[in-house]
Amino acid sequence: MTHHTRPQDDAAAERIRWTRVEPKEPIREPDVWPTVRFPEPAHPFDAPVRVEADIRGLECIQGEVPAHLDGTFYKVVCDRQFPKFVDEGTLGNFNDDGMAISFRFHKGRVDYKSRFIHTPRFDAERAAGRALFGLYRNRLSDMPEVEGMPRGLANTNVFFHGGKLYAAKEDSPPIILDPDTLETVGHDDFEGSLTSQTSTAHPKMDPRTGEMVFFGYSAKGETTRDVAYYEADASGQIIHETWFKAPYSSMLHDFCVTQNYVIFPVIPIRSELEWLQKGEPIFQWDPDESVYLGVIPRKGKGEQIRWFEGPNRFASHMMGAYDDGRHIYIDTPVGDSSYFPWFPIIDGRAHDPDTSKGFLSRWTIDLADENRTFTERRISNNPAEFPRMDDRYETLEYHWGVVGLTELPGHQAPGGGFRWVSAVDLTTGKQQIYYPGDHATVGEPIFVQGDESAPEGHGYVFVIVSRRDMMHSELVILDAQHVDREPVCTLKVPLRIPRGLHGNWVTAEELAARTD
Ligand code: V55
Ligand code: FE
Repeated sequence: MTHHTRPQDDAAAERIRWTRVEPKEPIREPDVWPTVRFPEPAHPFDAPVRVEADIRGLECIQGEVPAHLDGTFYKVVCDRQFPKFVDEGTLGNFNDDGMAISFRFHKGRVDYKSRFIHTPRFDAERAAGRALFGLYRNRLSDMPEVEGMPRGLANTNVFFHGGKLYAAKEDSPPIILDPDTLETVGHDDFEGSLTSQTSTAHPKMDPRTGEMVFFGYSAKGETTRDVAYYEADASGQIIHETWFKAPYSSMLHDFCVTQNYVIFPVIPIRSELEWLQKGEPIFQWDPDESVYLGVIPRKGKGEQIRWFEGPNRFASHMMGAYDDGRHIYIDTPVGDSSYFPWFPIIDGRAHDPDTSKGFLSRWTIDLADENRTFTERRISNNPAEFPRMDDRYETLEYHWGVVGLTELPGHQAPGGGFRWVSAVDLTTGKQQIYYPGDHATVGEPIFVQGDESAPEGHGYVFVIVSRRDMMHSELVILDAQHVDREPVCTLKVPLRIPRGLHGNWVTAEELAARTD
């Protein structure tokens, strides 16, 4: 094992801990507002949008909206309030402001809304009329007036639990939003129970118990190896907390929860305090480091963690996972090297788009394996990311998933990005493909159940399509059992929806039980 023992962890944690939600001194309105000018994007579709919209009754340009759909599709996208004062190089949208968007479905009418998320950081910058926070996850590059503030942007996921709508980014506590208005309610530390400085954007809901299982990594401050694992009951109260140290500090972006275990995939997108001190990217790919899957029994103690080691691989998002008592099955797109071109390779090698392709694969852990390894089996040869499942089967054995594809062998699509949606039958390996046409990219496809009693994978796939030639977006609704057929309907959003990450469907019944 090439563990990086880091005796300075706790000292570093103390130094970079956030201490206040407000700026040190109230930020006064400037005498003259700074000029707003953004750098020219490579494609005009990717310029900041900055529109907070309300559209009642979106135009349906194809098909018919299923009138029985009652609920809201929420997503966070990455927009920009102000230009940066630091050079971010080729960094994607990881350091952009979160904007929540919602599509409210009721009796066949669909209303669209978008609102910037008022993180403490967003409000401080709004008061100043300019950016005050510097490089991605590097507080050493911030303006002095915001020293010690949480740097979260709430730009990664939005999810509903315990009657509350949360927007999250993994470097800070979540933000609570009003599910109807999308106004920001506040910065949430679970009434003081969140002892970690961070909280994942990828919690898992246990459909049997209603529990939310989540964690914070770099939990004592950026680059620390500390991880805090929590479970909250169905009402949102934290009922379990335990801590452990990862073998090395890394971007612990997603994890797996089964009925009996939680699994923490430590992937070698490592982080080091000295990189932050030198102004280098916080994350760098280590091509010589192993993958470690840390397994803890559900509601177990950190000291029970067992690490299963595998060769150097890249993975980011987990489609789903389940266990049969002895084995744990994990499905995730796996690549030979990092998917993120903006995080350097530590030996100075250039990013390789070929080896970075991810292919949906199954990792199997045999808990009885004395060698503490795991196996990998490829499920699909189509380069994929953004895996999702029918969330009613989270933690349970499941057979249906959906992904975005960047390539489809044998097919040409001009331009880059995610171009196809693929629904995968994990039992047969059969795939169905949706192609929105040339000049269009797709966001994360999500599953929406038509009704609660529908069998697994029966319902809809919602996907936001960017019509990059026409400078507007669409919400396309596919039949989850037939994504290759003509869409069920297409809702036109007469605006560009900025590129975003994750979203979720919340039923009207769940929304009726809001408690924020
Ligand atoms: C991701 C996105 C982030 C982030 C870390 O893999 C990982 C996606 C939008 O921000 O901070
Ligand atoms: Fe993610």
